[in-house]
Amino acid sequence: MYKLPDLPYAYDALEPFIDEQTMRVHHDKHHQGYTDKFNQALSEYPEFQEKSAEELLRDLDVIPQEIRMAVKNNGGGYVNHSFFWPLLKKNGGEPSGEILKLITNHFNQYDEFRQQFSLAALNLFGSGWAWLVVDRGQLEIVATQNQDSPLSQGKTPLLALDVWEHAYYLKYQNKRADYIEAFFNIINWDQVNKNLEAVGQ
Ligand code: MN3
Repeated sequence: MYKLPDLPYAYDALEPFIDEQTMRVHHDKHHQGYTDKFNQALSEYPEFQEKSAEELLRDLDVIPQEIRMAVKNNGGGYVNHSFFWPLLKKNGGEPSGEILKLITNHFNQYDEFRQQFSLAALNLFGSGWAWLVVDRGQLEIVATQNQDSPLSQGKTPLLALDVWEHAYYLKYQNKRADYIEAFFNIINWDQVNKNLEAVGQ
């Protein structure tokens, strides 16, 4: 059984950028829902339950066709949200350490990265995620639809932003751009550096 991870902070820790009620519904209802449906999909396939959820997403082709879409969607929802929560923190700030070096090398400056990431998040039509990933040793900003994971494209995520309406609608209504701007106040760059350290290990 895959287990819903606890939030690594209080529900109201990200106020005023992300409100307590959104965090409660997002974690306790949406993330729990993906977790339950993911377990349900695999309930009759014990051989796949032994693998990590990330491993399943990296190789969807080996998943039996009758549950492949459920694993892609709900396994994706399970993994993406588990990855997302630790990327947020109260009093986040600007990047430092290795990730700052890489961002500066690749985007010239942090502001340029911020603009490109924001555009990817803003321009994604419908529901999905914006990501900073490593693809064959290179940083890249990508967007995915629904709960699709970059892992399924052979890419390793470093940073993610959930741009489903359930992530921001209670506070921001239709103003996705304001939610994206708020996000940059609560990024846990230490966690991004940890994700970076894990690449290639
Ligand atoms: Mn979500």
